Amino acid sequence: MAIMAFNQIFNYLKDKSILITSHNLVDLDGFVSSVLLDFFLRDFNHNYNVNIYFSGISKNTLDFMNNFITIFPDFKYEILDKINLSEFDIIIILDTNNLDLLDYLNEHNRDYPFIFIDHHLNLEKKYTMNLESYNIIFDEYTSTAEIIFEIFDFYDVLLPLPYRYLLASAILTDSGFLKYANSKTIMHMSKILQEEIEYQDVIGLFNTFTDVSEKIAKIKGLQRVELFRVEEWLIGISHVSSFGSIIASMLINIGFDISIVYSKVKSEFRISTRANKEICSKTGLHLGKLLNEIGNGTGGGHEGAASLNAEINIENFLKTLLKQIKKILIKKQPL
Ligand SMILES: [Mn+2]
Repeated sequence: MAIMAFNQIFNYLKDKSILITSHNLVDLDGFVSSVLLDFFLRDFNHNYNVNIYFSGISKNTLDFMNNFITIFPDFKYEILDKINLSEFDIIIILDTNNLDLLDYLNEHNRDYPFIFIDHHLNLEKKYTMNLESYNIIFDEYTSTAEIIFEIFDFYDVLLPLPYRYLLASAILTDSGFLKYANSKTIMHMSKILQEEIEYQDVIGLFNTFTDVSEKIAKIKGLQRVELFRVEEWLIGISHVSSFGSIIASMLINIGFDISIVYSKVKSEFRISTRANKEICSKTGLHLGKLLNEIGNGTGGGHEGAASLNAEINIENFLKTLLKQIKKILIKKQPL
C-alpha cells in the first residue's frame, strides 16, 4: 500500500499533540483502529503525544470489550471521557470521511486541522481544515483495521497477542464475518492470526449472554408461528409477551420472507414486522408505509422493518394486514 503515505504522516505528526477519534457511537472497527493507532504512536520509542476520544461507544462494541477484558485482564488502553479540542494540534479521524457523522467536531470544523484514515467511499467533500494530502482513504479495504494493520506490517512490528485478537475481531465485524471479504482481507487475517491464534477463539469473543426470558420468548415464538404461503413467498405470524422485534428478526433468519409478531402491552398491541431484502426489492413491499396506512398513521419504520403500537382488535388487524400484503405480492410477483 501507500508506503510514502505512512512516512509522510508520521513525520508530520512528530512533536504535535494528536487526537484520535472516530464517528459517533463508534463501532468495533473504529474503536480497535483507534486503540491500535494510539499504541503505534505511543510505543516503539515513538513517544508521540496522543489521546483518544469518542462521542459514544456502540453497545455491541462495549459487549465485545467486556468479553475481551475477561480473556485479557491486563490489557490497558485509555480513552478520554471529555475533551477540550483546543489542546490538540491535529485530529486523526478513523473509519469515516464524513464530518456529518462526528457531531462534536462538525461544529468546530473551521478551527481544527484533521486527517482521515478510512475505508469508506471517498466522498471528496471539501473541508477547509482537512489536510487532504495526508488522508489515507482506501475503499477497497473491508475495514479501517486492515489499513492500521498494514502500518504495523510495513514497519515490521510483530503485535502482541491481544492487539491481534482485536484486529481480527474488527475485520470480522466489518466484513460480515468474512461474507463481504476479498482475497486481501483473507491475506490480512492470515498474517494477523498466524499459528498462535485459533480462529474459533476469536469468534468466541462475540458470544453474548442471552437472558433466559429471551431464550424462552424465542422458543415460544417459534412454537406458535403460523405459516402462510403466497406464491413462493412465506409469511410467519406469531405472538410473544416480550422481545417481539427480536422474534420477528429471528423468523426472517430462519427463512420466512415476512414476519409479523404481536405482543399485548396493557390495553395496546405492539406489532413488530420484518421482511427480507429480496421480497422488498422484487415486490415493492414497504412495511413502514403499510403499517402506517393500516394503523391510521400511527406506525412507522423502514421497508424491511416496522412496528406499531395501537389499541386494536388484533384478529381484524392481522386479517387486513395479510390481505394487503397478499395484494402487493400477487400484483408484483416476478415471472
Ligand atoms: Mn469500518
